[in-house]
Amino acid sequence: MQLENFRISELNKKYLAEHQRRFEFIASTVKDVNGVLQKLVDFQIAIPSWALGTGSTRFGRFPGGGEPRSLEEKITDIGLLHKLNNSSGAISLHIPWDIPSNADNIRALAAQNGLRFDAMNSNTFQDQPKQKLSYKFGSMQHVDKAVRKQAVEHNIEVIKYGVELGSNSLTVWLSDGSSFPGQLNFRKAFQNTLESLQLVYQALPEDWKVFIEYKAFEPNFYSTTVSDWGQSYLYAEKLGPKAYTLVDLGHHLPNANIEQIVSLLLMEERLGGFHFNDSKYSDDDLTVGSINPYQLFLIFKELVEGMDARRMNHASDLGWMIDASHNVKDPLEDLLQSVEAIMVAYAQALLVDYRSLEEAQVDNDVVRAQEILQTAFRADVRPLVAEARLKGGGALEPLKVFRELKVRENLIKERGLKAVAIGL
Ligand code: LRH
Ligand code: MN
Repeated sequence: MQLENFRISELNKKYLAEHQRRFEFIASTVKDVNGVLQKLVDFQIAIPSWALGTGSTRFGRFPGGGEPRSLEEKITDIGLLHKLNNSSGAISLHIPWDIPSNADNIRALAAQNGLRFDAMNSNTFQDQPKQKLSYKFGSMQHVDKAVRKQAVEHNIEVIKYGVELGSNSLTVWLSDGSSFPGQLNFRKAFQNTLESLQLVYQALPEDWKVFIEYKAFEPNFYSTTVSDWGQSYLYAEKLGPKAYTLVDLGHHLPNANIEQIVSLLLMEERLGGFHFNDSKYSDDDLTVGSINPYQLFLIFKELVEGMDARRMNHASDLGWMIDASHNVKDPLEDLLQSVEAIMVAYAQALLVDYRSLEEAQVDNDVVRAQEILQTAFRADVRPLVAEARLKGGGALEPLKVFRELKVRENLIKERGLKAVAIGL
């Protein structure tokens, strides 16, 4: 389904007056509002190729129809999101779910849709049809050297696809671990995994990065071989300067202080990027900011403060990716809400008065410190985010326009109710 810019500006007309009024108010309270707007325009979030269809749990899947049936249709769906919010200018592929049939064609189609390829994701957590050796008892940790070799070769193949598409990073999430005490020798599992990752590391092109994604549990329920930020950091330290940790917000044990983890990994120059989502219990992969928007704001406060302390480029120096699964919402509406939540949290963090916060911290003025943070968190920054979209030719109200244009209905007409996307 094609969406022309003129169509969006037409649909923006009825929201313009209200937007102007609200924008002028917030803009009048912001120091360097043009600087803030430029940062918002530059900030692009990668959409996961595996989250454009309906998600599922072991208890069921309730597809909504019109889902993308190929990588090409996944790219045009993300292109449509990007047309609407001008903040979804990248796609993150998962191999083998999204093997490009013809890399040049896929690259050209992505460029037509204003998209670049962010981190490539390998998959050694499932056995593929023609796969020789099973990953039932792990991949890079496996006691059998041949299984580890198979996993290493798969990751090197993923890098190859990424090079053809213009990506420059690889995300390795290993489901490896154990489900019962005694099943695994933790030291050997770590050393096997490190040895395997070193072989993948050696295959990285000069300008590439590898992101080590940690996760506390699932699908293993006694130990996970890369289970927390400390272990991911240890692997990155032992691998070399191109290795970083990847923070998936849903991969922590309950009540973990994720913003503190982020501030320390950033300080240690080992923070590579994020998989944004939200959760109430475990790896729920819910819409970003739908459960704990204050935590998301506190994470972006640490990011803005930490990146400015190291004079980093907010838009390009870290990997900004969504990793969510949509069991009850329209996948594209869910992604529009997630991108909006991330842009809002970033805008709020840009409004924090960091100089006054530092003064309050030096004075141990705890009350004032909280007031400074919550003044930014409670500011309605949505007109700033909307103005940034407008500057980029996007919609003032992406979700309303998505529904006004009956996008899902049109996709169902085009692809059918039974069309089901490959992915989780
Ligand atoms: C694991 C994970 C990982 C992906 C997968 C789709 O839970 O977060 O990032 O490979 O989800
Ligand atoms: Mn993830």
